[in-house]
Amino acid sequence: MKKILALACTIAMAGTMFVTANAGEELLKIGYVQVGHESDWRMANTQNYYDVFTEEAGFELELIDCDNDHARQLTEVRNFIAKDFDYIVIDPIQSAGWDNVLKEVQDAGIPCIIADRSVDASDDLYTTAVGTDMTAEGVTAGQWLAEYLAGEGAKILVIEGSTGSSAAIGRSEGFNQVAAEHPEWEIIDSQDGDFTQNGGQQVMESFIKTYGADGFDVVVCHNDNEAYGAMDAMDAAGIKYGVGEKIIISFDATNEGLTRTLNGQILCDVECNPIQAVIVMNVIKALQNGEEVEKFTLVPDEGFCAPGIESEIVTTMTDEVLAGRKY
Ligand code: GZL
Repeated sequence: MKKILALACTIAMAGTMFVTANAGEELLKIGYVQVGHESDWRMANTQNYYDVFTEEAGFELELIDCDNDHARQLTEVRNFIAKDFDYIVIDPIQSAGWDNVLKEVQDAGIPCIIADRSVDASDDLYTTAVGTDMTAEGVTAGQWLAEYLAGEGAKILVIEGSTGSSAAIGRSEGFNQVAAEHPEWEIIDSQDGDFTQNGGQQVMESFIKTYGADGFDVVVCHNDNEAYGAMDAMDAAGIKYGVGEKIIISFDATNEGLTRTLNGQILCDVECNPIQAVIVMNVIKALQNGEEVEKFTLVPDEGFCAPGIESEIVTTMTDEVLAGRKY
């Protein structure tokens, strides 16, 4: 059922579009099947949806935290179908296993937006997607490392994100593309840290046990929380990291991640922007107005490195860069 989004007025403020619903008009029911609460990135993404999809803006948002459980996501999508939601937004924990339920959403005539992570399904099965380019993020990390090592060899350990997630798949793919151009590098191990600090610590502890303090030079962590866990494990083992020590590369560039980049603990942190709700809202408004929308809307991001490191690939961190960040 298509409702005309109640717009009393649209106020463009500082690049963010706010809409105000007419009093008494029906709200657009938005169902968001969220990955979980595994990381700082995820919490920022969830909060952003609550900040944007408000009743004042004409929406009734139901956001379900599926706690990293793919089966739960499928169940909750089917619940949104049964409750005849106006839009269903899905952030897929894993890329595989979505064809059937996306077909059910489509058959129910409900527009479906894939947000943040991606699905291994034909894009005919959903209305549109919004997200970052995770492969490009991996390439940026690899290119920065090549710039920093300047031809020097390195033994590399990888703490991956959740197995089967497009974020882990893309970042590995991108980094490995660059690594293939550097035979002087050796990726000696790669294990799943599930995007959590605890997961990062456990994997790093096992790496230290297996390879010893002298058995590696670089640790690539697929998100900031895993990097914090890796630091916990290295601290406990008396292993130093930073400029001239072990190299930690991370992803997400959250405020804490960039703080640890600014103080030289993380040498390179590649952003993945969680502030995506306004983009999703604008796509919904366009669809409500009967406009055509692109099949994919890219959320731009960039990389950062520690002070004292010159780079053509990423931005060198300063207090001003950190002060200018929105999350
Ligand atoms: C990436 C996002 C990932 C973050 C992690 O777009 O899906 O999931 O990199 C989060 O921090 O857990």
